[in-house]
Amino acid sequence: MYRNIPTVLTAEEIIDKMFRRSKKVEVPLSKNRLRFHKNLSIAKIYTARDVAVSTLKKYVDSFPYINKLHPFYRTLLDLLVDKDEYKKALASLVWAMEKISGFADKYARKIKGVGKVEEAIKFRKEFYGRTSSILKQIAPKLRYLGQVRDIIRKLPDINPELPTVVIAGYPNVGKSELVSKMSTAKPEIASYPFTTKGIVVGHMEIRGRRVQIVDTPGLLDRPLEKRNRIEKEAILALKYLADVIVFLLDPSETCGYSMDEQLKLLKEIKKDFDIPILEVENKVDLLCTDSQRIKISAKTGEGLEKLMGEVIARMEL
Ligand SMILES: Nc1nc2c(ncn2[C@@H]2O[C@H](COP(=O)(O)OP(=O)(O)O)[C@@H](O)[C@H]2O)c(=O)[nH]1
Ligand SMILES: [Mg+2]
Repeated sequence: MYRNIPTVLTAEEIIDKMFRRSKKVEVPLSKNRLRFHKNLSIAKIYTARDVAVSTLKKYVDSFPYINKLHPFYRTLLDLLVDKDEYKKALASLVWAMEKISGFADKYARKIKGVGKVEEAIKFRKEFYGRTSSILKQIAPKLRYLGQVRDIIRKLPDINPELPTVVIAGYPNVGKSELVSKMSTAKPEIASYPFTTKGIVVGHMEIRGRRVQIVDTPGLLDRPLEKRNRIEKEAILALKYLADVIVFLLDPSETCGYSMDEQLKLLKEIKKDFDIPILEVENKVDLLCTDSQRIKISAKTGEGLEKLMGEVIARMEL
């Protein structure tokens, strides 16, 4: 999503591009030297304007409106980008487009009225000067948008509209094993803000529906209370992605965490996430308890069919 925002040129680069293109402009020869130079200057001005305005318009059109984003992306972007600064930067591009268009019309009109070749050239240069100065004025905004582009491109590449299962649970309870067993293709890693590990995204077909399955190493694998506010918000954004959370428990405790600790994390996640949570005991091949929870072995594949059925039942598809 939004991976197609074009590279944001610097003000200098836009100015260069503008000059390069208007230099190449040609108009039909005319016996009247004055008319020829007037036509040439006007054509150059409009070419320069087109380069500047279309470049800026491309940015204005391709950067997303934060408020119109899916809540999952909106929440993450809100944490990473100052919304006001971002809006102001885009607004200044619109302002510059209008200014430059206005100058082009104004100087074209002036040139039409001149009686000397030198005056036509003088006005053309004046147009270039004023346009360059407008572009220089928005230089910091262009730089800022370049940074925002990099941030947006690092947002997780995932479809938040697809029905999604998010896996939670302490390290080594078998989350990765489960995701790779359930996925039809090899799961892919998508970057996620505030964690270097990223999230792992797999896809599966359940009764003809494409469902996403997401492993969240480093996010939903330890208590939230230990995180700072920003990290916590980034983790809570997962609630806009998940339709169901599968909380994986390892009663064999071979993961290195006691059931007490694991249940504490489960309780916390239940408190923070207002979506259906499926409690699932993994490693049933090692230890089968007499609890009422769904029991699986991610390793042997036991119970996975049943788990899929339970997942789908809670998805309100
Ligand atoms: N015996 C057994 N081992 C399992 C099962 N699921 C995962 N494991 C093992 O537990 C270890 C941790 O699994 P992993 O998927 O990496 O856990 P994660 O940290 O939660 O992603 C690995 O050595 C797995 O092979 C299971 O159902 N039975
Ligand atoms: Mg893992």
